[in-house]
Amino acid sequence: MNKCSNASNQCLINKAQEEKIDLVWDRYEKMKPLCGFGEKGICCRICMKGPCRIDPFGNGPQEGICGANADTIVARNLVRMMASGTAAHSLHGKEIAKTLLHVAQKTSKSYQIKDAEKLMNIAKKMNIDIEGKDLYQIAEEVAYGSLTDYSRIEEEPCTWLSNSIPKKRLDKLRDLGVTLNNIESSVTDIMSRTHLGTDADPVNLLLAGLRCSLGDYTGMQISTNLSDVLFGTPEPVISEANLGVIKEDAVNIAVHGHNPLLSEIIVDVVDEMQEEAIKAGAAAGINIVGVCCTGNEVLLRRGIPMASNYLSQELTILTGALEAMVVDVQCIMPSLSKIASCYHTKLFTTMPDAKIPGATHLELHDEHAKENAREIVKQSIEAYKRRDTGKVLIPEGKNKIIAGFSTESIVGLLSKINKEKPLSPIIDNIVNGNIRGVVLFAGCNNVKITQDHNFVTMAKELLANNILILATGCGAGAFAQNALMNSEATNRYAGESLKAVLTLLGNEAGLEAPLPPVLHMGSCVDNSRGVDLAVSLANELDIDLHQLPLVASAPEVMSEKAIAIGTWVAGLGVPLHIGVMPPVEGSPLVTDVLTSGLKDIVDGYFIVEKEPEKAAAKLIQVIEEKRAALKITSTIEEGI
Ligand code: NFS
Ligand code: SF4
Repeated sequence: MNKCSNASNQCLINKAQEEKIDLVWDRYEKMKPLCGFGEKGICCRICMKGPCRIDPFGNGPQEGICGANADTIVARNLVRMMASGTAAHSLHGKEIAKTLLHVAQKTSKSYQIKDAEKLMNIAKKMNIDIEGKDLYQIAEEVAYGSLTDYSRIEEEPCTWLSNSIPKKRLDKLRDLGVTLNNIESSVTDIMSRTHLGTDADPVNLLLAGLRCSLGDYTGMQISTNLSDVLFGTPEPVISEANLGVIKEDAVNIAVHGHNPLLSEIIVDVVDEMQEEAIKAGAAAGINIVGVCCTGNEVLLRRGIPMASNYLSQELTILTGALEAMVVDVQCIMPSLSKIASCYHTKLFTTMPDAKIPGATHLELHDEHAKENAREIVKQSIEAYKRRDTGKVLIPEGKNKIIAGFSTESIVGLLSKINKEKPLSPIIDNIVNGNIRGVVLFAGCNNVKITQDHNFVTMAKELLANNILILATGCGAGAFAQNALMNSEATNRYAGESLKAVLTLLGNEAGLEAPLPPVLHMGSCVDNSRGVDLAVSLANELDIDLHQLPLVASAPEVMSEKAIAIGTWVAGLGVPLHIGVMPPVEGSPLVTDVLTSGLKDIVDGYFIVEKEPEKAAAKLIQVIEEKRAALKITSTIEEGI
């Protein structure tokens, strides 16, 4: 194998150049200059009289052929992005809920209930009477109750929205008319009202977008919670990250996408097939690695190492040592197919709604999920025999990570310090200023930004200022890859008082070292975990979410899903930083609503700042303002 000690992956980018393989960064360069109309959101393709474009400099047309102006066009385009994001996340939740229903009805061959305690807690939360019912009856009611959030006719708010946010917040959203009774009709509503000649009022459109995004949130609650029932609630787990987790002497299989229904099965069947791989010459057997949010799901629950987040997914194949990439849905670059064809790598698609030309399609339906998973592993072992060792280049260097911080595991950890009031160690340390506040980092990588740069730069600054960080999605991947999710990172980057708190907690957890300064809470749908933790803190203090010294940040935002998340985060009252301007600048009105108008009605709003250093400073300022408003301005670093 060729050696590459450069952990930055640059060696693989050079390798791609030598092999004349275009990567995401090359395609980006070839795409420049990007279309200015599209970037500003003022291109409309909603009907075939157009496409229409508004001149941002005021010299050309200021309205489309139908008369829609920049405000209408920008708002329509933006809320359609929210609808797409909501559809993606909530369909994921629906698949999980349907699977739970099949388990409850004992028609599932491949899945079972792994966390009965969580199921009971959910039933209680959903006001389901559990008296005299067995586990399967309860699971059935939980599944039906959750699926009702996708189909309700009555005008009451979705169960998973109303049972997971503070009452004050729910009342505020209801008064504004943005609570929803049905996730799917919130998406239909957007598609309908943005049809040519329907809603032309930008503010009315944006409010509908907010309602739809709260559907995204509702779907995430369902995804996360019911996944925990089926696959287990994450507990702290030690693993590794970076492309170095790909092993030279193993059959390497990457699982990529979002839905744990696929990856869990693959992980399950691997154990029984280890011998076969060893017989084929792979001394280390079969090695599963994760990419994107599927990677986060199996990392948290199974300790599977994380090879890559979104932007470097192609590089996993460039290592020349990947036998198979198994994908389900979302954030999968179609380019993988072409790149895989330059190697021995098999690309498997597994979902009926996500096929890629050139890939092998093997659907993972419940009835024969295990057989198909075995077939995938078998073909991967075959592929190993075709590996060209001359083309193998695995960057050395991988980072240790501690992941698996579900709300339950955090509360469990804290209850070792205070059994009666488990949240009090966190609350006390926030009040006394040892922890100044909390930032939840979420969202994607974007090719417009050097990969992970914004995440890492901001985190270092925030940690030095004694701000605790939670992370999900590709944000979590960024921190994992850059050695910010282990005890050493706490010693290196955390301010003194934060370090003291994390050291105490780490010792209680039996680590004999500090907890990491960035807590990995899971995939993007697991942003609901961050909300659950925040809601528990807010309820304990009897305040609303916007009063907490809490902000969110998606500094390398890219996808439509992330736009939906950002919108509901603001809707829940939490200010949200984004490091890439969404396509709204063509309408000063829409830009104003997002960055300031929203604050007046829901307390949360967007902070757009491209420079990570400046963004960190802005977030620190917001946290300090919130502390001042709560009258917890103490800067005394007292004992804990
Ligand atoms: Ni979230 Fe996860 Fe990553 Fe962005 Fe894509 S994988 S669901 S959308 S790119 S964070
Ligand atoms: Fe042009 Fe109006 Fe049609 Fe959009 S809906 S393409 S602005 S005519």
